[in-house]
Amino acid sequence: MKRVISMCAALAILAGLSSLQANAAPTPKPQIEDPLGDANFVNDQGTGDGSFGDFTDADAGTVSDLTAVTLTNDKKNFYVQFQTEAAPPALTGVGYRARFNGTPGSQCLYVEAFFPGGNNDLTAAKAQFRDSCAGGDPVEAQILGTLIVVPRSAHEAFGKGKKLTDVQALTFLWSGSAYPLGADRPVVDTTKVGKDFAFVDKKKR
Ligand SMILES: [Ca+2]
Ligand SMILES: [Ca+2]
Repeated sequence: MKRVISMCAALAILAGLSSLQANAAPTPKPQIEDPLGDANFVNDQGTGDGSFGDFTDADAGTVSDLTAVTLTNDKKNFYVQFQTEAAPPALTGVGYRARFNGTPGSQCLYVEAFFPGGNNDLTAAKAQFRDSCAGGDPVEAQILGTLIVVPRSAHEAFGKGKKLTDVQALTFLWSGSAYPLGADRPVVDTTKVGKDFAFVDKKKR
């Protein structure tokens, strides 16, 4: 009898879980997906435009090995989630960059994260947004692990109904002793151009 009751309890928990899963918001699909095992300083070196393939016959990094980049938004913020083989930081300081709008290899809008390591003076991870075409000061962004939170007020391209194109990402070694100044070379891993991202703004009821 006891066993029947515990089985019923287990079934009830399972039913509850599946109904919770059914009600949960769908997991957003990444705009960019990239092979594992191609963080090798070879692909697209020097341009980072994602056009030169993803060769996996050499692999130097794990923290610098991009696997996916997912973009989402709410009313206030634009979120850039980087996924890599292993979580930063590493012994060597690395940086992540997602780029949008322009032409592949010459995108204008950068969302970047920089992590501490032996080749820089950072004591904590930093993130920023900048417009590399228009110039101007970078806007500091919040960083939570490998999630970058950019206020949508940082640029008109993040406004209501806007779309980001030529979405692409890369990782690089980040050297320097006077952040935000530093060297973002060499490039370790790059991605091909992914899917466009359209900001979703729910209408008020
Ligand atoms: Ca990769
Ligand atoms: Ca790649």
